[in-house]
Amino acid sequence: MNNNILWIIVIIILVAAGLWFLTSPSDTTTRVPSTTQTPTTTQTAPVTTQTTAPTTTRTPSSQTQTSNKVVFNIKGSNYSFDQDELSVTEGDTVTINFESTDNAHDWTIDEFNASTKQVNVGVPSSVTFVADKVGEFEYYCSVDNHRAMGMVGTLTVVAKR
Ligand SMILES: [Cu+2]
Repeated sequence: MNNNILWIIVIIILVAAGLWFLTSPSDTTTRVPSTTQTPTTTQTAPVTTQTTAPTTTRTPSSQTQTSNKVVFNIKGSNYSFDQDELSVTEGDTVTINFESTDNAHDWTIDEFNASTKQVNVGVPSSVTFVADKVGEFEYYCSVDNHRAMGMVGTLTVVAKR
């Protein structure tokens, strides 16, 4: 019996609602335009993580060539050098440690713009240059006429393989 009563109540309510709906002025104004504003899409701005190309620490290829260092100890006297033939490889850093065993002398090579000081006994002098030219070059003593007197030698620079 209770079920029937419930059903009756429900039907009454529905009918009442229906009547109310029909009788009520169909005022569409009541309808609030459901401008349900779609939530502003939180723009997840794609953070373009700029994959900046890693700065390749480029090792200058020129420096990979280990510049060889060559040292010569040379003595000068009237009128010659104790070594009149030197040989190095292109690109070598050449150091000449020069000393005199008697009078004033020096060690000079024009092509590499290199020269020691004029030295006397007991006061050596050095000069360093890069053998950046290939070939045979004469070095000499620039004091007075020592060069003409035969105080010369030959530096040979061999091309790097
Ligand atoms: Cu000399």
